Amino acid sequence: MNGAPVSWRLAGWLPVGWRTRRLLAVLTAGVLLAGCARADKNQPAAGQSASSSSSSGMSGMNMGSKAATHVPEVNGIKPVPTQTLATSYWQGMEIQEQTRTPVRFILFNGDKEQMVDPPKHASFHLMVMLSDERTGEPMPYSSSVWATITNSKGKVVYDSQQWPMISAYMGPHYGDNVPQLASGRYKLTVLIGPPNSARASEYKNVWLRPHDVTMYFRWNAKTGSATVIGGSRSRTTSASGSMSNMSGMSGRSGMSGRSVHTHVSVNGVRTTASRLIATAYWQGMRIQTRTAAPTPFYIPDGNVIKRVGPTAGSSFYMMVMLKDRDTSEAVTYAPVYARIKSAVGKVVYHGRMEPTISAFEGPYYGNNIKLPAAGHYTLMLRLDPPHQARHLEYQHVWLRPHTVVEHFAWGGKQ
Ligand SMILES: [Cu+2]
Repeated sequence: MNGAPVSWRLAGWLPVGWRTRRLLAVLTAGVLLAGCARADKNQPAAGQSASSSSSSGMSGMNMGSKAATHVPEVNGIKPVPTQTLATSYWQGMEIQEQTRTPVRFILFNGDKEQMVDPPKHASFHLMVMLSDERTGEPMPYSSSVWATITNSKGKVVYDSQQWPMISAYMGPHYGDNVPQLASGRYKLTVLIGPPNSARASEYKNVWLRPHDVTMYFRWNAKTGSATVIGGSRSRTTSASGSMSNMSGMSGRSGMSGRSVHTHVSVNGVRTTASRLIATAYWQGMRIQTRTAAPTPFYIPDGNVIKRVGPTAGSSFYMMVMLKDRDTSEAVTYAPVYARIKSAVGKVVYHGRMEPTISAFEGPYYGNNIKLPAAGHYTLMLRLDPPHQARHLEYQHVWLRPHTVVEHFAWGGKQ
C-alpha cells in the first residue's frame, strides 16, 4: 500500500471516463512511523495506551465503560430509524441501500476536521451498506462507491461519490446527503468498485471488477419517505459483456445493525484459530491484538490480485482489530504501524499493518511477522486517526496519533 490513500489505489480498475469524472477530494494520510516510543516498564502485563499529543481537550469526555446491551446514544447523538430501499448480492457480498434523516458529518484528513452540513431541505442521508452475506462482517475499502439518481424525465438530479464513513450505529458504510427531491419517481444506480485493501484468502477470487445495482423508488417529499418500485437489478461489468441478474429486493424498514450468521466456511476457506495478545482502549475504541499461524494474504495490484507472504520463517500473522468498545462496529481507514523490540531494546520488526477485509474477523489491520527467537518482546502500535468521513458521534475522538505499548512472550511457535 506504501502509504497511498486507500481509496484511490485501484483507479486503474475502473472504466475510463468513470474514473476521471468521479474523483472527489482525496483524504490524505500524511503518516509517518514516528513517535513510537513510549514504554512504561512498571506495568508489564496490561497494554498501555497513550495519546502522543497534548490532548487536554479530551480528558473531560465520558466514554462510558459499561458494556451496552442496547445503545441509547453515543457521545450525545441519538440514532434515528433507517429505511432499507433494496438488498442485492454480488459474489457473497450483500449490498443494501438505505435512507435515513439527513445528517451533518465530518471529514477528517488526519490533520483537520471539516464539517459537512446537509444541503438545505436535503431529502435524506443515503447509505450504501456492504457486508459479507454469510457472516455479516462489513466490507470497507471499496475503491469507489458512486450513486446516481435520475428523475422520471431522465434528468440526473444527484450524481456523487459516496464517502466512506464510520459510525457507532451503522458501522462502516458509504454515504452522503442527497439534496432536495420533488415528490416523484426516481431511478437510483449505485456503482461499486472492487475493494482495494488487502484481503484474507477467502476473498482472493471475488469482486475483481466494478459492479452496479439499479433500483426504482417513489419519493414522497411531504412525508419524507421512499417507496420501492419493483425489484433491483444487479450487474457486474465483465470483459465479455455484462452479466445481469434480477435479485431479491427487500422493503424492510426500521432495520438497525447487521444480522450475524455462523459460517465455518466461506468460498472454501475455513475459519482459523487466533490468540489474543492484549486489549487496550482509546477514547471508546477497543484495540485488540491477536496472532494466528502465518498466512498469505492478497492485495490488488493493477488488474490482478497478488499473493503476499508469508516469508519463510515467519513467526505469526498479527491482527489488530479496532472496534467501537460499546457497539463493536469496526473503525476503518486508520493507518496502523507496528514496531517490535526485543528484551534488550533492539528493534526486530517495524512495518505497516495492512488494512484487510475478511469474512470471519471482519475488517482488521494485519501482516506476517518474523521474530528472531523465542523470548520477551515489546510491541508498539501506532494508530493514526481514521482518515475518512465520520458521523457526529465520533466528532471529538481519535484526532491525534496514538501509541499503544504491549509486552508479550513469544514461545517460538504459534
Ligand atoms: Cu453516513
